[in-house]
Amino acid sequence: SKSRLSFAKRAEQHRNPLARHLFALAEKKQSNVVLSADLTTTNDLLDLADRLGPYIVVLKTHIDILSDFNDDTIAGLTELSKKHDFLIFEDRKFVDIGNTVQKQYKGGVLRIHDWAHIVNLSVLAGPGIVHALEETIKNGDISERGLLILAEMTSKGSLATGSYTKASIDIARMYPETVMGWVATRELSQFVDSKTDDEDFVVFTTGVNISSQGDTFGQQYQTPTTAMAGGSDFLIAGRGIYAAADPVAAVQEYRKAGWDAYKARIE
Ligand code: 6AU
Repeated sequence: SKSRLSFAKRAEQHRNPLARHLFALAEKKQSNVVLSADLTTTNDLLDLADRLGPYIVVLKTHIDILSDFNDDTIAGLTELSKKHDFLIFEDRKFVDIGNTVQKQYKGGVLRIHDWAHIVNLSVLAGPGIVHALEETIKNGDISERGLLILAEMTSKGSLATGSYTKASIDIARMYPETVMGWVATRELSQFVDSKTDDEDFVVFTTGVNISSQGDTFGQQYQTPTTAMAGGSDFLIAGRGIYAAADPVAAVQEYRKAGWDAYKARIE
């Protein structure tokens, strides 16, 4: 595991250009916060991104929950990503056969590959989904694109455990050029054999909230501090930040908690 190395070191060593960029951004902004901006109008989304952009490294979208998605949505997000220097992660959770997913990724009205640096997927249908997304990335002319595999899920009763989680990691390792890491609640070191020293999969942890334990639909939370102690690299937080009375104060609080915990664990 690389969790004891600094992000600066990991930025230097990583083979994936997008992962290098992400680690360098984290060092520069002293933040490992991924804002889950689950708002439902373009105005609200862009307003939040503009106000909180300085404190985050990645803005995570669910582009299909917007009631007024249009070309200005993407133009606005792209402009803010440059203005505040953050990456865009579309939380699409692709799950179908490769042929279908490839069309969902590059085409349709959303044209996700055009604007999202990162997308995530589930390996329920086997490795073909990764092959298909990787093909789109490699054939395209945009260099900074990466994938995250959903190795675990945060909701109560999740079936993404045990051998499924292990299979997710095994599949990630088949595509190290495009799979930059996974979404998991912890480091998963029991599934990652450390023989291979050049590997550095980035751990994104969701279900992060300082003041709540969960919601009525089975979401389960941990704090930034416990997530980082468990081996997470980047903290994904939604309602804990955007639904707070003062989202700017909240994002600063999550940033400080995440960064302090990161500092405390590096060598
Ligand atoms: O902080 P919240 O609970 O308001 O939002 C959590 C965000 C939501 C979920 O769709 C997403 O994280 N998520 C994911 C992701 C990121 O893939 C996986 C998971 O297991 N649980 C989860 O909540 O946008």
